[in-house]
Amino acid sequence: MTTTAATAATTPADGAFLKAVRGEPVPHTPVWFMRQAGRSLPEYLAVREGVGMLESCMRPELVVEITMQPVRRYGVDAAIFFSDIVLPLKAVGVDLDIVPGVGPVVASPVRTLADVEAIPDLTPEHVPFITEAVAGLVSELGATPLIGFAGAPFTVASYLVEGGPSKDHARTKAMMFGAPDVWDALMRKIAGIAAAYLEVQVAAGASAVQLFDSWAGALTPDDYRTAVMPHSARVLAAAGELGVPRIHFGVGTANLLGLMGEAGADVVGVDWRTPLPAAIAQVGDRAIQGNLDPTLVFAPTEVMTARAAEVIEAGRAARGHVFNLGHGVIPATDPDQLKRLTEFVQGYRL
Ligand code: 1CP
Repeated sequence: MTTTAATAATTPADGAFLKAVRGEPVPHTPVWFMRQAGRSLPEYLAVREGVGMLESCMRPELVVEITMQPVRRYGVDAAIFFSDIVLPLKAVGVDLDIVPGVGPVVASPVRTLADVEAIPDLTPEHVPFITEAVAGLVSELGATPLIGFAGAPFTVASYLVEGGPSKDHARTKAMMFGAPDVWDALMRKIAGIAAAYLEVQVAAGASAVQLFDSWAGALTPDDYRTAVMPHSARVLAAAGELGVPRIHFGVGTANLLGLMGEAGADVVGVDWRTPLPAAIAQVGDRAIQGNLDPTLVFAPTEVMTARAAEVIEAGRAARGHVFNLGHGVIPATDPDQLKRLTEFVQGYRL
């Protein structure tokens, strides 16, 4: 069904993004990009000049501006709240920083039960700037939905236990295998913080939430099921009780997509390594999100759009499909190429 009236949504609920998430007919395949705000945009680099990453996340006027930048430039079907998965930890008092060119760095990594117990639970009083930024955004966005987000317990635990970015997550998994009581306490702690953080965003007006379990692909299905999934499920259940749809995303999750859906997702995010038909077979009657290889924007436009068309066509077999890249926008991406990709997806006749 392609009509002008259907395209001109007047509220987020009428728009292509939430329709696809609910598995309803859409005027076009909705599209947004993970990390659509940020270093690929000159206007982002301009407003961030001299302002630290975490500081920028705590200044509502900057969060509103940075979140709006890709919406203005690309006309994407959803905005993603500008923040970071470690921001709620910073807000409750964990000594950490986001170091340029590195990522989150934690001053005293978490290793013992006492370390876990020293982390306070999150209450709305820790994050008044989030409430203010979301409320400001919702009024500025009008009919464009805002996606709130949190880091999933495993991925956030990795930063807390390793003390910074890690390739193999060895210390984190060593705790999971060897100190189950500490692990369980840590996962419960982070799940509680994530659920409370999402609740603040939804209460202030976010239309959907995404749980980022970026590094879950480091786990076997059995370890994921027993040591991680129950904690992510708790976060997703809490968000579900607020009445918003939940997207659940990770990288390298070819063998986990079914479980990530069962954890309580309405939409399962798929990285670019898993063909959509294989992903759809695993997630069953759920919507999917993804999954163009983020490097295809560096290819000639007609190569990129031909691959995008394949993704859109494959997505038609799912209950609903939200177009995205298979992971975040690479910083060197040409914004004009993302604009062409957005127009191609929105103009593609289903
Ligand atoms: O100074 C800067 O610009 C720092 C770069 C940066 C940015 C722009 C970081 C540091 N975080 C962010 C914003 C951010 N982080 C967003 C909002 C922007 C948008 O999507 O438009 C979101 C959703 C995140 C979430 C995030 N942070 C994830 C999950 C998503 C993913 O990419 O898998 C993860 C793993 C992080 C940790 C993190 N923060 C920053 C970096 C460089 C990293 C990754 C470090 C690593 O490789 O472990």
